[in-house]
Amino acid sequence: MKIDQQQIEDHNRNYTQRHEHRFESLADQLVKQDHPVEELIDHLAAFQVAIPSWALGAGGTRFGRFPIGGEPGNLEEKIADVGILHALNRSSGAISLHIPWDIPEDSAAVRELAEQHDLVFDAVNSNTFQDQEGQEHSYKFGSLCHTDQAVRQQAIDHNIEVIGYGKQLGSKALTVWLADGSNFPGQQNFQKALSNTQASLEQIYAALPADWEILIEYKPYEPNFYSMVIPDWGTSFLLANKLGDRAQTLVDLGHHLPNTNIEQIVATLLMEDKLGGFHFNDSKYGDDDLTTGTIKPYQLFLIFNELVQGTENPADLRQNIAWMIDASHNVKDPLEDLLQSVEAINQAYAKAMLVDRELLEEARNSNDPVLAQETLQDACQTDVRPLLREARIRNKAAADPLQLYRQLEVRNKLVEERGSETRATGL
Ligand code: RM4
Ligand code: MN
Ligand code: MN
Repeated sequence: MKIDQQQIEDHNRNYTQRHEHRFESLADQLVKQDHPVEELIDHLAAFQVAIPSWALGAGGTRFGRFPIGGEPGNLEEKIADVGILHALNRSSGAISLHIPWDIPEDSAAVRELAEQHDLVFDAVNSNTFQDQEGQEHSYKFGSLCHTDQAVRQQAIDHNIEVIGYGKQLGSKALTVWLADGSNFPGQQNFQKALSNTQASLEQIYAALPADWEILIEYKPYEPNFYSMVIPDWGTSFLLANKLGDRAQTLVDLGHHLPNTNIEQIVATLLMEDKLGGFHFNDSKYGDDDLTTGTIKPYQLFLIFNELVQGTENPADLRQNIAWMIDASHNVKDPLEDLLQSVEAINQAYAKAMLVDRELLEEARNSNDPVLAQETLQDACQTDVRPLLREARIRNKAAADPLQLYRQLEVRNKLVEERGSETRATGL
């Protein structure tokens, strides 16, 4: 299943009338407020968020999994799915691979296929949180932190192998998320576990190509429930500093304890030039998999507010940080969920660009919290959807990607093509 340009043009033609007057009235309002509307549209059109290869099938919990039908059965079909998303919104032009869930057998062919869909390969992800068939040593008690040198070596080698796949595909970063930790007090020597991890990461860092980065993720708990070796941004930051300039911290929104001030973390990391990547999702209690922007849209806006404020220009924001969605879809069609996530991210980004920075700084300098709040609210309450639609239409994407996805009955067609029993590798 491939969406052709004609289908998008037909959809957009039917949409024009509804869109035009909404866009014009928003553009008028923004021009009166001195916003450079054309530039805003260009920035929105250029912003790309990668799709993880493991999020295209139904996710499950430990209680069950409900297949959705038409799931991609191999890497080629996963690329086709991301191609569908990108054709619809022109904002999902990258795919992030998880090894060994998605080992490219013929890298040249895989790369060519991605190019046909206008996709590039974003960060590659290693996996030392599961044991694979035929694997010599188990990660039951950790990987890069393990007490046994042989296990650590196996995990290091795996990460270096992942870099190798990434090189073949044109990726420029390795993301490391470790499940390492302990379930019971006393089980693990905190200091040894951390220093083993550092030493292992140093070896991986030494194998990084010169133009690559290593992105270090953190997570406070799960799968280990007493301690995680890299539980928070401070520990990730510490490791990144020890490794060197090409090691950075990756912020996954769902990897925080409830009510953590993530925007402040983002501000500090940006100030230190250590914010390397972002995983988008949302979380209500302790999960890390809900659709971006569904639970705390204001938080998402505040995060983007820091991102916009903390980078010199939008091109830096696009280039210096790896953007990816990292969510699992238990009840929704993953492709619909991903379209919704990209839309929420773009909305937060657009609103953040509308913040009157001078006025905000004035409010701060004169210690006027009321004015500061009003300034943020002014931007945040703006309905930016017409702006996003305009950016899409100019980009030859669908005015309303989700509506067109449903109208074209994409999921039904995928079920017809692939059957209802296929199961995508991933979470
Ligand atoms: C983890 C973490 C990683 C992702 C895995 C699948 O919770 O967020 O980024 O690779 O899940
Ligand atoms: Mn993540
Ligand atoms: Mn996660």
